[in-house]
This record gives sequence, C-alpha cells and structure tokens, in this order.
Amino acid sequence: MTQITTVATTPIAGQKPGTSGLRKKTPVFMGRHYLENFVQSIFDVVGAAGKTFVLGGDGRYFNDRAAQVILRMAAANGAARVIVGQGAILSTPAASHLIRLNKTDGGIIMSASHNPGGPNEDFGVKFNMPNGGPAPEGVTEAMYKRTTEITEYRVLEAQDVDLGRIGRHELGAMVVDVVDPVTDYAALMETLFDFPAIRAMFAGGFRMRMDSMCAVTGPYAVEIIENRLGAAKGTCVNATPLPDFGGMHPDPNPTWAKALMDEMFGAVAPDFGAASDGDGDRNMVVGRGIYVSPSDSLAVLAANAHLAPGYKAGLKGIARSMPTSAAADRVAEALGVHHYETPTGWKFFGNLLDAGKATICGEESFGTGSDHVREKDGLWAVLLWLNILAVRKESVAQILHEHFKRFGRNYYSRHDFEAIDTANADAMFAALRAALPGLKGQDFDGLVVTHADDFAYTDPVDGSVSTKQGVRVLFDGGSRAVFRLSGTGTEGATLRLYLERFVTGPDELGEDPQSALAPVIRAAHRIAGIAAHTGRSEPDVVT
Ligand code: G16
Repeated sequence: MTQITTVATTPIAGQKPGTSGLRKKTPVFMGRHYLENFVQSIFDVVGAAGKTFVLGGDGRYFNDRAAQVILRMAAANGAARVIVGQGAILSTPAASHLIRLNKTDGGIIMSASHNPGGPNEDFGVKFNMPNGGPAPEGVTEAMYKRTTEITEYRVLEAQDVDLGRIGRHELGAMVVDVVDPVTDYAALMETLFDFPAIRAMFAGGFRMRMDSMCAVTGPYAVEIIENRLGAAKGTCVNATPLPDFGGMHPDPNPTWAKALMDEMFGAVAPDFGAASDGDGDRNMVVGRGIYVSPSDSLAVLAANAHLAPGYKAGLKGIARSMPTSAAADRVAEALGVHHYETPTGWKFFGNLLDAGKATICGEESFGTGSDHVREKDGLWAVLLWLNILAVRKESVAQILHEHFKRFGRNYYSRHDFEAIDTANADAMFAALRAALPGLKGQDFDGLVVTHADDFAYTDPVDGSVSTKQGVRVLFDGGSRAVFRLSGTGTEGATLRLYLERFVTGPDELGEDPQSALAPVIRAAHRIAGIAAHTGRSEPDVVT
C-alpha cells in the first residue's frame, strides 16, 4: 500500500542556488527537511502533475538515498514518470541528453560537481529545464523564494525502488524507468565523431590516459574509449565512481589531477591525457609534455571542429564566458562567425544554443560543449580532441603551436584564493567597485588601464539583464585582469583572479604563463589590494 503524506515544515535559511544549483555540506543536506524543502520548492515552481522528469547524479555520498526521497516526492506531487539512471547514476551531460531525447519536462541532477564528496564534504541538487540546460536565474530565484515561504511538502510512503534493476517499476501511480546511464549518450557521441578514424589511430599505437578521478565519467569513458574506440585496456584509470571519489578532489586541473600531469610530463608519457570532474561536465586535456589551458582548448576545438562529422557544416557562432580568454574570439573572427561574451555559468549559453546563434561554447573553468546537449560535456571535448588528432595526425604540441602562430597567443591563468573571510571579500569588492571610475588612464608599471567596469550582460535572445557579473580591468595591448567571487564554493568566499596577456608573435614570452603574466599579476594585486583585504598574497590554486 502506498499513501501520500503531507509533512508540515518551516523554511530553512540559505537555500539559495548558486552558479549551478544548491550546494552545501552533505550533513546540511541530510539535515531534517533540508532536501525535502528544496525539492518541494522545485516542484512548486515548475509543477509536477502529469509530468515526466529525468533523475540521476554523480554517485557521491547520499546520492542513492536522496534519489529515493526525490522519487517518493515526485510521485506524491503527481508526476507521471521519472527516467532514472541505473544506480541513480547519470553524468550531467548524459542527463541533459536524456531530458532532450525523451522530450521530458526537465530533470533533477544530484551533484556538487567538482567539489569533493563524502559524509563531511559536499552535496548538491539542481534542476534542468526541458531544453536540457540549467534553470535560468528567474527560475532559480523563484525556487529560492519558495524555500522562504514553504509550510509543507508531500511524500509517498513506500518502499525503495530497486534502482539497480534496469526496466519499468511502479511507485504509487508513477512510473519509474531505470535506464542504462551510458547507452544513449554513447550513441549520441557516435553521431558526432569519426569513430573509425579514432579507432584506426588507437590501432596504430596511439596511447592515451583518461583519468575519471573516481567520479561519474568512468563507466562512460570505459565504454566509449576502451570498448568502442579500441584503446588499450587500462587506458581509463580511476574509472569506478566511488561515494567519496576515493578521497580525491574531482576537479580536473593541474593541481588536483597531479598524477595525470606527472605522467604526461614524465619520461614515458602517452600521446594524450585527459581528466574529468565529479559529474562529468568538466575536462582537462594535456599533450605529451604540454598543458592545454581551457581557454586555448576552446579556441583549438572551435578552429578544428569542422574535422568532425557532427560539425562539418561549420559553426554558427562561438560563445565564451567573460573571464575566459579572448583566444576563441580570434578564431570566430577568422571564421567570419559571431562571438559572444556571457557571464560565468553554463545557463547563459542556453538561449544562444537554442536560438542557433552559437554552436560551440566554453569557459575557463574547464568547461567546453556544443549544441548537442545544454550542459558542458567533458567526454565530448576529449572525443573532439581525439577526432582532431586522428585527422591531423600531429601532436598536441604541434597543433597548439600552429594555432598560436596563426591566431596569436593569449597567455592566461586563473589564481584562486580559497576560503577567505566573507566579510573581508565583500569589503574588498566594495572598495574595488568604488575605485572603478578612477582607474581609466592609470599606469601600473607600463600597463595603462583602458577600461574598467562591473560586467553586465543583456541576453541577445530574451533581453534579460544580469548585472555585477565580475569586475574587469582592461589594459592597452589586450591584457586584462578580472576579479570575481566564486558561486560554487561552500566555505567562506573564494576570490578568482583571471589574468590575460595577448601577443601576436608565437612564443614571444616563452612557455610559462606565470612569467608572461607577471606584470598583470602585479597590477591586479595593487588595484584590488588583495593582501591588505584578505591577508593572502599567494593563491591556493593556480590553473
Ligand atoms: C559551474 C557552472 C559553470 C561555471 C562554474 C563557475 O560549474 O556550471 O558554468 O563556470 O560553475 O564556478 P565558480 O562560480 O566557482 O567560478 P560546475 O562544474 O561546478 O557545474
């Protein structure tokens, strides 16, 4: 017997979704009514009666329990059907694809992305729209407002659904379809990329290391790279998703994917290396002895996408987030297509993709993707790189150097100052914003400020305006410093300092971005008074 119970509740402070859904420490999410209040607020805003949703997550601690709660609440709120990845597992891009493929009314993804998982680490929940993309600000604001008013939630009294068994299940009047998490996604990848060419490359001795960091991409990578593309067994490492990601910090950057970096810079490095994050939407790529920054990766992928069958007709446009380097803009100009500069957050690409204004999008935060889904897609980027390598038959280093020769080079780096006191961070930004009008024309050891503002964006499709999206200071000659507070952290504030310097001649300033950027770094510290406000002069993470 199943019965719907209405549970009285009261609002819990702070259930405000950030850059990408609601993220908190796992014990907070496991607290009384916490998950339930937020899920009910989602259903209250988007409506559940008669609807079909997709549900899955990155397998982190509490993923399985949260899935059962969400299913019982979906049933109690009158949903007709939920499509769930087996074991409640779905990578974020695979969830986006399932939402679109099945023309559902959206989906709930359980993930705190690249943040660590475990009983004392992070958990998260986000809602994706029927187009497969993250809910836009208007919708997440409405959800947040609902959490501040909530008085009750509905839940079905029922046994757990056996999410280990693929096939149709019933939960009260609702249907639960448990599907293989990989099959449909892998089929989509086969339509986009030249699998025979990549297979031939592996058969010819090409070696790769794919590090899934004990997170959700493992099963996808093994099926596609080893089983379908014929890479040697063992090419995919850390390929079993674990509730605590094996104690790893599943953030694919040179700091957290250090084992991969060491291997790629070692004596017997493979030809190509890649890593992905907790929920599979981020990626890092590395060549033998050469690191590819996300901004450069976006530019190279855009310049060479036509080599893959899915993009042979060319690109409609290229979009990047504001803090991402302008390398992709130069490619767009050369291709004669539009380029767009959006605020940080994949949701801002949604309208451009839906309207056919952009085909490829990317962010400095290790995210690249295209109009095949409405999320960034880590494995997609890796496969596009493999396709390009298979066609061009050159090394990653050769491809990068030719790219710089043709388009110029945007030296780029991001410095993160983590877990700083929130009040100090706010004070620093208040002072910085106040100083903006006087910055133009000031000279910082030869770097002259040409423009300084707080980035605001008007969506070219629906006209919505987003303000205060990061402070940017532009210097003559194409150098730039951008200051932003992270929207995905769960502890204190994280200052992100984005640094860029452009040169037309290849390798004029050598290989090391930190030395090339030194003058910009000095100017940025002086302009924001980082040490005075935060007590920090050195970043915690450099990417
Ligand atoms: C999320 C968004 C990304 C965005 C990133 C920014 O990434 O999906 O589009 O670039 O946040 O993070 P922050 O606000 O910390 O700079 P993810 O991978 O966490 O979903």
